[in-house]
Order: sequence, then C-alpha cells, then structure tokens
Amino acid sequence: QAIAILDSGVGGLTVAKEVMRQLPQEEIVYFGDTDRAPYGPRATDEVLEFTEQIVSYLLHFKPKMIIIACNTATAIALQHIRSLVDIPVVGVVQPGARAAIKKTRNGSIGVIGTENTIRSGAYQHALQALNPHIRVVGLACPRLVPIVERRLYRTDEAKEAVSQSLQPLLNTTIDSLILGCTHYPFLSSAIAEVVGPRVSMISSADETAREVSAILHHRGQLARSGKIPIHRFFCSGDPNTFQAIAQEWLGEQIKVSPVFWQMT
Ligand code: DGN
Repeated sequence: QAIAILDSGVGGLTVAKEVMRQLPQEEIVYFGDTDRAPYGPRATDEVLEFTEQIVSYLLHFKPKMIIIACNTATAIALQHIRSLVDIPVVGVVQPGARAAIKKTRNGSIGVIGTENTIRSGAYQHALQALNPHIRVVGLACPRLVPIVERRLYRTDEAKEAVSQSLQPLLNTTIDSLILGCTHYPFLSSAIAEVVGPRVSMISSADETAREVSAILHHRGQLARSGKIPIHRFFCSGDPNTFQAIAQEWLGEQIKVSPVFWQMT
C-alpha cells in the first residue's frame, strides 16, 4: 500500500524526497495540481474543493496514508479531509511548527508562505499552542511559487524575487525562519543568502517524514524492507515541466502521467 502525497504543484516533492530518504521501502503516489497552481491567492472554498478532488483521485490507489504536502491546503483543508477519510492524514504545518520550536533560541520565529497560509494564522496558532511566549513574524511571498513552478529557481530572477520578498524580515529579531510553503526549499540557497547565517532555516519536510514514520510504525504498517518501491507521479498541467523539475530535485528518473480534470 502506498503513501499518497499531494500539493498544488511541485512543492510537495520536497516532502516526497524526505519520505523517500527516511523510508526508502515505501511506495509513493504523488499528485501535483500544476494546472491550477498557485493555490496561495485562491479563495478558501476553491482550495477546499481542489484538495477534496485530489484526495478522491488518490483514494483510487487505496493508500494507507495521505500527506497534504502543501501548507496552503493544510491550513485550509486538513480538518475537512480528516473528517472525510478513514486513513491517517498528515499535514505540514504542525511538523514545521514543532521543528521551529526545537530550533529557536530567542523565541522569535519568522514564517514565510503564501498569502492564504499567512492570512490563515495557522503557524501562529500552531506555534503559540506549543509555547505561548513565542513571537511570530509572518510574511507572505506570493512571487516565489510561480518561479519554482516555471523551473526558474536557479536564475537571477529567482534571487532578485527572494531578495525583494524577504526585505521586511531583515530588521526583525528572528533567529529561525520556517519555510512555510513546500515550494521554498527549491530556493533555500537564495533565501539563506538573504537572511544570513544567524537565522536557521526550517523546512517541514524532515519533521513531516518523521511523523509519517512514527504513525506507520505505531499502526504496524511500515513496508517491509528489501522491497523496491515503484513510485507513481501524476500532474494536472504540463507533464514535461513537472518531470524535469522532479528529476532534478529527486535525482532519479521518473515517469509522470498527466491527468485532465473534467471540471476545470
Ligand atoms: N506548496 C504550496 C504550499 O506549501 O503552500 C504552495 C501553494 C501554492 O500553490 N501557492
């Protein structure tokens, strides 16, 4: 049985890679809604509807677990999806918040994400539920997801967009920065350059994969080691761009099947 992973596009690959690294025997079925990305500026109802639609698609594969590897969809739809299915559903906000709490020394944490994620206050709530004294500085960076989706993450345009987007963080006291969008690890070197070495960067991928492992272990559902998993990738937009980005990020050859929504 596979682990299903979904995102608005290629961002969830940052989580998929970490799951593959920590749980190399697990099979993954991935869906990137590249045709409809970015979700950041979309209406809440739309994000709910799209997430539900992708989950229904992925349920055909009878997965043992679903990872909503998108902060925007986690912030808006996690509880709703949990109420619809009877398998574990893991989001990325809680693991990211936990990782940041472990990391911060001065209690001042920055969060960058899409407009929807920042507006939802999801990280603020998650962080302050873990420690009410934490100060949270949220910043929406709407320019960054389209750059990653267009495979421009290594260009000067990307550096410039990151630098401009992050300016408001430069005169704050944050010592840790949550990459509160699963697309942002593609831009991590540009981000590190702007915020400097005194700010630790936190991606939820690592902590999310650990949570997945703990849940599967607890349920006695870890795949047997020695098995060579066959991963499957689906996207709703151009499969060639998705494949190029995925192969670059994962460092292996993959096949991508396009999915054409009837409802768009
Ligand atoms: N990867 C999604 C996230 O983590 O929020 C990006 C959302 C989007 O499509 N803008």
